[in-house]
Amino acid sequence: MHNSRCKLGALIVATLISLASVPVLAFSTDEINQTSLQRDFKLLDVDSDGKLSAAEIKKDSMFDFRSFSKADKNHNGSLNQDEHATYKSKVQQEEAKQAASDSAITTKNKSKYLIEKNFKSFKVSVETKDNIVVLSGFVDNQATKNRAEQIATSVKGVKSVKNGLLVKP
Ligand SMILES: [Ca+2]
Ligand SMILES: [Ca+2]
Repeated sequence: MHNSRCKLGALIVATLISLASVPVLAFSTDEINQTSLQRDFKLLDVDSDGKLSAAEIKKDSMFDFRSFSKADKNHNGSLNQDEHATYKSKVQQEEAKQAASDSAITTKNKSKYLIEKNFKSFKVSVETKDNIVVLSGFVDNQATKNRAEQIATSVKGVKSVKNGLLVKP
């Protein structure tokens, strides 16, 4: 009895998931992005005049004064939908590229730790943000701490290493 109820529950969940994913499959990623950019624009355009003033764009954390003037291609002091979408999707692409490069650095770093002798890599946490590696966790001695930093520094693409490892014999 209990078992069949579980199965029914699982079936319902599976059906809901498949139903939920249908509309998503109907759009390409670009179309979804376009739609979300249009929605962003409408939300920011408080006075609905079809353009974003510097004051209106302030609510979007992606924009500061510099990025606003960069995005304002025709230099008329406001962003139309096209200027907004062009700039924002460019920034999003750059962010995605950066995230991919950061995770590649983390993976490379971790695999170097794995093959390092006498190195308890599972105790060391590696995080990468904007090509800067942050190490945290525990090592047995100062030499290992230094070695961990040396290895991280040697990974291609690494700008700098913040060594937050704690020595705990
Ligand atoms: Ca406006
Ligand atoms: Ca403009």
